[in-house]
Amino acid sequence: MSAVKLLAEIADVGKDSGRGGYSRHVFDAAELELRQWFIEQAGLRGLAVRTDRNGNIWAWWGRPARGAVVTGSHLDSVPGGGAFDGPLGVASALAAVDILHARGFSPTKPFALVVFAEEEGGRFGVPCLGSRLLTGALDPDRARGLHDTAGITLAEAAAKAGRDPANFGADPESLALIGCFIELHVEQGRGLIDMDSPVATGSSIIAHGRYRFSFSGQGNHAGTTLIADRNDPMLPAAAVIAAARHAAAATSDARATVGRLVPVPGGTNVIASTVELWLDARVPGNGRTATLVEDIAEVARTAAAEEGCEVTVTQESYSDDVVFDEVLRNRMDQVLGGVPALPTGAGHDAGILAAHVPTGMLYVRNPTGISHAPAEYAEPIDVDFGAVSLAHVLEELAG
Ligand code: HGY
Ligand code: MN
Ligand code: MN
Repeated sequence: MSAVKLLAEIADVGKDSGRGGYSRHVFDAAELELRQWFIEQAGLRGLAVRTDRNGNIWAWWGRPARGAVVTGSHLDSVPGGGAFDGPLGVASALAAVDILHARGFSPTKPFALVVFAEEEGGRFGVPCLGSRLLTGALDPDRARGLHDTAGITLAEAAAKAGRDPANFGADPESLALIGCFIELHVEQGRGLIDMDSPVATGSSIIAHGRYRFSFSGQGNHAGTTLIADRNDPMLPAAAVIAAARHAAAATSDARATVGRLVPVPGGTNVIASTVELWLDARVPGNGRTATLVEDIAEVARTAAAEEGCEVTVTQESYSDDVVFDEVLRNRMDQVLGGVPALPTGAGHDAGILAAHVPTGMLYVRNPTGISHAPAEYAEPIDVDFGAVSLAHVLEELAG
């Protein structure tokens, strides 16, 4: 079945009528439905499916063994996200298995598909949750205590989904089985449009981190509290939003975003008592993200002091620059007949695995260049071309 048709099968799962696009978050109803869909699709292809201790789903073509060629991506989304970020890599992996089956190919190496849990961190706030737990990059106790906006912990959500949270943690046995990992992903930018190419390999991922700024002031009445008497945490929060843009604009190739801000209690006629906001900061060059964030944190502290408020800044996640395996990328490039190599500012599970096993990425053209929004897109002809390209690469690696 083509990747286009496979994506069409899940096109109605997790549609977000309020925010547009899709909201599919780990262990919520939509994501559980997608998990079930993947498990059924893998079963239809004779793959042996098991979910690991961290909620990542593995589908083996033959017996699990070391040195496996592994391909896959994620099924979860950002809130109000697009249809392709994650699912394109999963659907293309299934379609590539069909292509290889049709060619009468059978792998001479162990071979598996994988779906990583909570790549976006859309529910519990830590991106690449499943691959970080797998590789030991995230402490399982911290993971179990992560909570969503409703105050439900990951441990509770996992237990409700039938997963035992006590099992979360580094999984060296599963990691040791991976010989190399290839992730196909929709491009999250305009590179392939400008280069007029349907696919590209991935060269690198820039460093990126997430930081929580918590401001506290004095909740009060919007109508009876004079300006001079206010300690309004919204003011230093506003200063941080502006400072993030100014600092990033003044730093080469930097990006800084505040996309999420929560005032408490959040009443129209109420001066907030606390405001939390999250900063997404990304600067190539290890250490430069921390410098940018410190500059922004300094603005936060100054603005908070001026308003008689308090502020704490907490790093919630961080990944250094990633450079994908050169030998693997060259093999991919040869098989694909010479395609562009793209750096990216988007994080991926492949970026987490790259510290442990040879890892490569295969990007598929996105004519809008937009991602993490409903406008994210890939033309059917490019989706099919991507799946065929992935099949070529997998045949080369596992043949
Ligand atoms: O945020 C990212 O870069 C990725 O899409 N999780
Ligand atoms: Mn994403
Ligand atoms: Mn993604």
